[in-house]
Amino acid sequence: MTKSADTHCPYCALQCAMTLKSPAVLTPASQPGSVPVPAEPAGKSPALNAPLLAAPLTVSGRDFPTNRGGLCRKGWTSATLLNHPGRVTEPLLKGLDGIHRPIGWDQALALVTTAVKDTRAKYGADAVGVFGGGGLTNEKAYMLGKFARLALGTSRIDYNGRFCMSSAAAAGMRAFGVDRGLPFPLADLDNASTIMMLGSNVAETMPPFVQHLKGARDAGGLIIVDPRRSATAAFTSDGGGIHLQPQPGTDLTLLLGLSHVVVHENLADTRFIEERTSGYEAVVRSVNSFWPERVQSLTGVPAELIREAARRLADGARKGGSYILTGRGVEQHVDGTDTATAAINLSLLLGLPGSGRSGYGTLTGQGNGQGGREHGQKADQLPGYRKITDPAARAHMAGVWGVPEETIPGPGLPAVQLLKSLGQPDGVRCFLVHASNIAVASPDANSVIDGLRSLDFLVVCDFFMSETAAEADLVLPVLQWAEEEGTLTNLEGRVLRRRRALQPPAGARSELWIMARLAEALEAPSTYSEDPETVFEELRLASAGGLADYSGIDYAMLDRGEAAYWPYPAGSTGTPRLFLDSFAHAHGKAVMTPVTPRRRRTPAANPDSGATTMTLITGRLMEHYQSGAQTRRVAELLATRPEATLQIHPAAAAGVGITEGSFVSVANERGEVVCRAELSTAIRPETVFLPFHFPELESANRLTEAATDPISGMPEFKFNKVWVRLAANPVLDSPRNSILQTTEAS
Ligand SMILES: Nc1nc2c(c(=O)[nH]1)N[C@H]1C(S)=C(S)[C@@H](COP(=O)(O)OP(=O)(O)OC[C@H]3O[C@@H](n4cnc5c(=O)[nH]c(N)nc54)[C@H](O)[C@@H]3O)O[C@H]1N2
Ligand SMILES: Nc1nc2c(c(=O)[nH]1)N[C@H]1C(S)=C(S)[C@@H](COP(=O)(O)OP(=O)(O)OC[C@H]3O[C@@H](n4cnc5c(=O)[nH]c(N)nc54)[C@H](O)[C@@H]3O)O[C@H]1N2
Ligand SMILES: [Mo]
Repeated sequence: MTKSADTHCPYCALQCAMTLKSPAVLTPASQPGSVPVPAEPAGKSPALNAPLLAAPLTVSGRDFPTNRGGLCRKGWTSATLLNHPGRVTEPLLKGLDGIHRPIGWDQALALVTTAVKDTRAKYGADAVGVFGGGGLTNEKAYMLGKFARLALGTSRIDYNGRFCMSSAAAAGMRAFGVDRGLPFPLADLDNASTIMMLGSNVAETMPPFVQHLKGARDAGGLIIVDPRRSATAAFTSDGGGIHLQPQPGTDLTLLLGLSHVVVHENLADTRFIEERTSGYEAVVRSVNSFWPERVQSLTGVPAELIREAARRLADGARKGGSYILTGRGVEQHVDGTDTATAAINLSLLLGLPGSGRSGYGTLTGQGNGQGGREHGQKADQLPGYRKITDPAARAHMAGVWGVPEETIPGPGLPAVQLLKSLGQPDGVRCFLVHASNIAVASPDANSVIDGLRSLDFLVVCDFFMSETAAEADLVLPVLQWAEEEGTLTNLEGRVLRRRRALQPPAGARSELWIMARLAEALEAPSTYSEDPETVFEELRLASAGGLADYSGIDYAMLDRGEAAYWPYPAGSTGTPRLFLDSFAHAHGKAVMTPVTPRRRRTPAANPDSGATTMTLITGRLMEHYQSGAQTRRVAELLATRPEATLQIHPAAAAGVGITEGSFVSVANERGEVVCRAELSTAIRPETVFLPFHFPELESANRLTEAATDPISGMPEFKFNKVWVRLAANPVLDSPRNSILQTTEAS
């Protein structure tokens, strides 16, 4: 008898709905080869007691407003990792010989407890650090923040969302007083006449999203801004859309040029500006010197295309609607917050936000990238998107947690600074990592790996031996998505249920269980439930009255498939569309902040006469997810994209003797990547592109700089200088492949 479970994809923030099916259904006790794990207590939600499926599972798409039954290749193949032979299924302790060997859970937890206590005694509680992730469920993200601050007593917690959503979040807070990536349901885009996307390649990063672009595309209103003719930019050819191809890092200037046209061609919505915004005059002054011909000379985008794009945005606002959307391409820069602010200013000049049929939004990336930035795993944050420095927020949380307010530490360090402090005299000495592969995904990864190696004790919770786990003194095996209950908040601010469909391997434990046991051993104040629904009930109380208010949401309504968009205060019906009546600032208006381009740092001189200096941008391929820790283990995806390649324009390649498939060296003062070249006219001639999904000699982050945006702490992932030449010693066997073959062959 085939059994099935409705759930959502484990990867990106689109959270495509899917159904898992298995030929057999098993009660937990009857599953072969497994002993019962410490059971999550039977919850109030009926789904918690549903029978479990057995691997291998098949995946099918399910109808849902974001994906309408569609899935991408990563989604289709996601279930193959559930019973992957390379899975970590027991706690692993690294010996003096550097080899990880299995130990029992009691010993593992005792080791963590001792390391935490010793570190605190020697160096103080802030020498214990925690790194979280936007892939964690709301329950785990919430508990991780609480666990760090109350059980470990440290302020030093931050997470990988700092690398992802921090610039757009800071800009949204500044302009609107709240940060919900899309302040409207995704399906609203379907009716738009014009959609401008800057630095986002959804055709590869969120393939089912593309159906929402169809209306604007057919109307000739799709405008894509990308230094590469990406798969998404290529759609502009079909319906007469526009591809603007600026030099990397010049989007802020381009946006000022677009705003200049709006102001000087009288395309602005003056009534909206008067009634619903503040700061207009200063913004007009700030764009005055950015006339289109000047912007052309600074960005490389033809002045006529700048005018045409601005006119189509204004025209769309009068017809079916206009949307401006930003992605990581414009946000992951040292001026990312100001660039997102410039995009918001443009949208406000046109009267888009809060109009009900037009708007501005940013495309949240990770599965729970939205919820993960609301519940307290950020260095400066308490649950409900509250500020940790706000006395009222502290008093509220002290009440919910039942602790004196002084027990809650102050703000910690944002991710890049936290990672720079690893092993330093006043820095973190004992580090706990949950749901991030920082050895591959962080800027200046060579320095981060050195930092990890200089720690007194590194604990990594993961279900695979990621490159970061490989550095750990202790690896704790945790549950995968289909093995645990929880909630996630998708890119629309809609809260969804993830369901347990499968019994986990006997030796793996839920992170809530791990935190509960450690809190007990550390004699922590307050309570730490291992039951996700109980934790969600606490999160509801914690978030009540905050910006991201979940107090009216419960598991039962999510199980019924009700659409729950936050803010959802108890007694309300939630908020699919924000800003219809007012913005979230106390005065109710949107705030326009003038921004101007800053001069960029001068890179080190090229020491290599055989190499040419180029601008490196990094990003994603359809087949791999993030650091690749998961998708490099899916045979079908690895076979399609087995290695990193450098995308380079044939004209630039010819100058240094590079041909299709040649091994090239891409280097700078921080490190070197060696990989094959892929010649393509889709990229600007002064720019090269590397995906960041691969480790070791193919790791793009060995080249990226850990310079950060002064407001958001976002590192510079998309604009780095590199020296490109033919490789002296072609590396024929990729180190990555050898790792997977030796340790994880089935
Ligand atoms: N397949 C796949 N899908 C994913 C992910 C994944 O790793 N793989 N990750 C998920 C996550 S967490 C995220 S955050 C999203 C990210 O989704 P996207 O933002 O779409 O991803 P990126 O490839 O990082 O960047 C998008 C585009 O920005 C362009 N770009 C680079 N520099 C600049 C610039 O200076 N200006 C402009 N205008 N464009 C620039 C790049 O050429 C690239 O095409 O994807 C999510 N979905
Ligand atoms: N050069 C460059 N670097 C980038 C970017 C870029 O565009 N260019 N993009 C940045 C962005 S937007 C992001 S979001 C980051 C992401 O980069 P990472 O933070 O490395 O994200 P993942 O590769 O998804 O790593 C998640 C790890 O946690 C594990 N995992 C998954 N779910 C869970 C869970 O529930 N619990 C635990 N304990 N582990 C889990 C996975 O197996 C994997 O090892 O990379 C950033 N780095
Ligand atoms: Mo991301």
